[in-house]
Amino acid sequence: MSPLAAIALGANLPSPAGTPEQTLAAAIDDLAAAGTILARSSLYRTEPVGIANQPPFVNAAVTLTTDLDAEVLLDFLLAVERRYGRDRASGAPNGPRTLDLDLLLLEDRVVNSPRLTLPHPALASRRFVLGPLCEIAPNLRHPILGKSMAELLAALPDEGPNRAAAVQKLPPLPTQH
Ligand code: PH2
Ligand code: MG
Ligand code: MG
Repeated sequence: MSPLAAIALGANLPSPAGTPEQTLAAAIDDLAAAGTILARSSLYRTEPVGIANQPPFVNAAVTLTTDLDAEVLLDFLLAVERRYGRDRASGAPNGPRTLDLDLLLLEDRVVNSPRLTLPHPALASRRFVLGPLCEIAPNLRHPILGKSMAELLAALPDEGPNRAAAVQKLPPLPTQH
């Protein structure tokens, strides 16, 4: 089988596609152009991590199989971000954004290039990433830490924006016709 990629999605500003919920739903459909989608998590409403004074985020996770190399997949994700109005030149790091697509894992690849770090450096420390990812892929292993996503989630402190109550599953969006 082709390599498995795990991707985190996040948004907390309206985009050309609409609300953050609508943006994530549309972007998840767009990810199918990179390979074959295996699973998509629910959408979650999450408290901002980093800069507290910004709108709540909507987060989700997707797994897909892909034959794209890591940096080609990264370029694809950046192009989808731009399609939904993401402006990396003016946005603050950790600040509000119309769409953020983070490559978390690509099979067991370890990459440390100027453009890309794999596994994603913050994967193990963020409930807004591990919560959605564990809904669809709890048994994926972190190739450096040697722990499953479920083990990493269970190890997070129930504190601040990482507390369990700060990451809340949303009801399914009505299907668009
Ligand atoms: N993304 C960030 C910084 N903080 N907080 C939440 N809840 N969700 C995010 O997606 C997020 C964040 C930088 O990428
Ligand atoms: Mg990002
Ligand atoms: Mg991010």
